[in-house]
Amino acid sequence: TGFEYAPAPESRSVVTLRDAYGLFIDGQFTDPVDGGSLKTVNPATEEVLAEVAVAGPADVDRAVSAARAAFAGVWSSLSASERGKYLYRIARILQERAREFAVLETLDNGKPIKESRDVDIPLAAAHFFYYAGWADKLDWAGLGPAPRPLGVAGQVIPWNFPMLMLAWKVAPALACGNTVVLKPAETTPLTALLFAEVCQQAGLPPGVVNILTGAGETGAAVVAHPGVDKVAFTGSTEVGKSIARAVAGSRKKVTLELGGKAANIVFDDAPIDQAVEGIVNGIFFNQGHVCCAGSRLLVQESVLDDVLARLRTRVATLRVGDPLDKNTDVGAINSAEQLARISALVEAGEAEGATRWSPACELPSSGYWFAPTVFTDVSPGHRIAREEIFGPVLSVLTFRTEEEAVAKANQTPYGLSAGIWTEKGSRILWLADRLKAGVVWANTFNRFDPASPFGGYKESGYGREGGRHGLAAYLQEAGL
Ligand code: TXE
Repeated sequence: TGFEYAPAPESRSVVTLRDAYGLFIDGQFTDPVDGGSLKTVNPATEEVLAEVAVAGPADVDRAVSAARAAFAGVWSSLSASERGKYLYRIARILQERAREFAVLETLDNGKPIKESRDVDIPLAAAHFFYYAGWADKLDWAGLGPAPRPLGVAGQVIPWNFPMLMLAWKVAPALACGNTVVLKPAETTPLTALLFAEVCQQAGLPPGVVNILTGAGETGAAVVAHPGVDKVAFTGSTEVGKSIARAVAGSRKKVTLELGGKAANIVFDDAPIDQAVEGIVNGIFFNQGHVCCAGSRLLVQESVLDDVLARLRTRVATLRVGDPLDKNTDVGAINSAEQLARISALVEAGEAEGATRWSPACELPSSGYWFAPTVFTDVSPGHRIAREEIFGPVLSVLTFRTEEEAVAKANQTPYGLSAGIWTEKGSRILWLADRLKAGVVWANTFNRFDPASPFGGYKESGYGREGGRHGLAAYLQEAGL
């Protein structure tokens, strides 16, 4: 073709890494009292990036006390518009430091720099801008007193969109007047710690945001702490259930955003090339580490061969490799554990009789990698059709009628998202009404906006994040 591949590496030097990071409590970085430390690695190289503190019970106590004091004092004494100003300030600093955040996110998570640069960090800033605007409008257009905040929010987030998940949780909590104790995932703590610096830079009063690093035990201690009024969790369905059990009977309000197994449904009248782009984006964006990933492709039988042929051609062009290269489409798998989970489910798919296909692609020799994979001959009963793989693995199923498409799409314990590809508007409305999923995209996929509510049906969790619905999760009375 005459097309030569020219590597375009993003500069790593925009990031200054410390050897060791403490906890962020009451506006200061501090050593843990009773915890140890963990190492966070670059999943693309297995290089240790930094040592990060692990918060133990005494540290959780300190952070919750700081958050309670800030809630009772300085944060509640501010007017709503003053509170909003802090959020605007944070949003602007995120924009100013976007490149640093994007490179750090890519180093710690393994996602392609073009995604952290164009999606994760701009969207995180957009959430702060959006909720900053709500802070002084919670009296619902001057019709009464503003609803009150809940108090201290204990927030536990996953590793797939570390900074974006932080923004989804912290921005509405602060806008509503709550204070926060946030625990990032153990494999991706670095952007949350950089965010702690942003809080200092913005002059946010000490104690309003506290960041506790650590693994599941730290998360469980935050959730169980009696000084926490509200728990917000994004992560696996299994841990979500354990959190619901842990808070049962307490005064804590809970929102859970859990796993998914979304159907991306392609009808025979769909613009096939556009649909193929949506399928590829749906499952290979962020290596498929996406709760709303379109991991089940449902294709109308009459166009199966055409869709598969064009899909294979397109998947073969995906560039897998160095996440810091601006040309990279598919980066590293976030951890050895996640790679093992993906591999086990893929092996189960083969053992159960599905046909596995991947394009020829050379994977780097160190780090955690998995080639884009497409399974055909999949039955709805196969594990790869039922369980969340959370990796770059697509399971293709077929249908003949709209009714069958809806039945198959809903044949899952999850219900986070779905996609529909068709030229027929009436069909979109008919399906959207019947698909049991919190988000339904039509002729697009993985499209996010801070103003849109996001959340699940069934075992994908409860509560909504984003938009004005996302405020309800952080207010005593939600006059929505
Ligand atoms: O998630 P965990 P893992 C799914 C995905 C993936 C699987 C396992 O299928 O393969 O979950 O991933 C903290 N109390 N999703 O093991 O354990 C933990 O430290 C309180 C989908 O990484 O749920 C981290 O901060 N907190 C998902 C966060 O919970 C606890 C995103 C998520 O980790 C805890 C991630 C406990 N008992 C994984 N145990 C999505 N919906 O986007 C762990 N944590």
